[in-house]
Amino acid sequence: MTAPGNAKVAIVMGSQSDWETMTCAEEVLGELGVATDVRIVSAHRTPDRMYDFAKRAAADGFEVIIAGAGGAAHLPGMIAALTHVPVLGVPVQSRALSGEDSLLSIVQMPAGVPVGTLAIGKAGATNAGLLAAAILANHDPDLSQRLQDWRAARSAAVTERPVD
Ligand code: RP5
Repeated sequence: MTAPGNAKVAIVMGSQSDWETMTCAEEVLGELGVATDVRIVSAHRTPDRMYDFAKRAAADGFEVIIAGAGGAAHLPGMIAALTHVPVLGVPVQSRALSGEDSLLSIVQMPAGVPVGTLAIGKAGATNAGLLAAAILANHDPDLSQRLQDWRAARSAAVTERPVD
């Protein structure tokens, strides 16, 4: 799971409670043979840790950052403000507002500081992993083939008609 030193994808989240969602990103990247470095980095509770992570992200070799947070979800946007490494934001489904708060906190960035925002919850985390893989695959032909095979297998698994 965590491979500090050689991972090109960082998966960060605001709380341990986000891991149930964010593990979906790590899982699909694992299926594709992409190493990840997984960390808890909170914009609110550990702002210094977030700052240090984001400022070092490019030098540490990360090419994509997946950042998940819920509620007042400032983490993806703050990280995007501190690094030029592309940031994919995953709105974690909150208890109070079912993740609409997370989504709106992440998606509506001012022009100039982009966060690629995914769907709320586990679907968003899985798709963030797939997007990260697709970005890396632009300069990794082996990964590109594995990604195409993964997608072909998903298509092949869809039956023509529903089964009882
Ligand atoms: C956010 O607050 C986290 O990203 C999490 O989604 C939410 C709730 O955190 P916990 O109270 O469960 O630690 O910062």
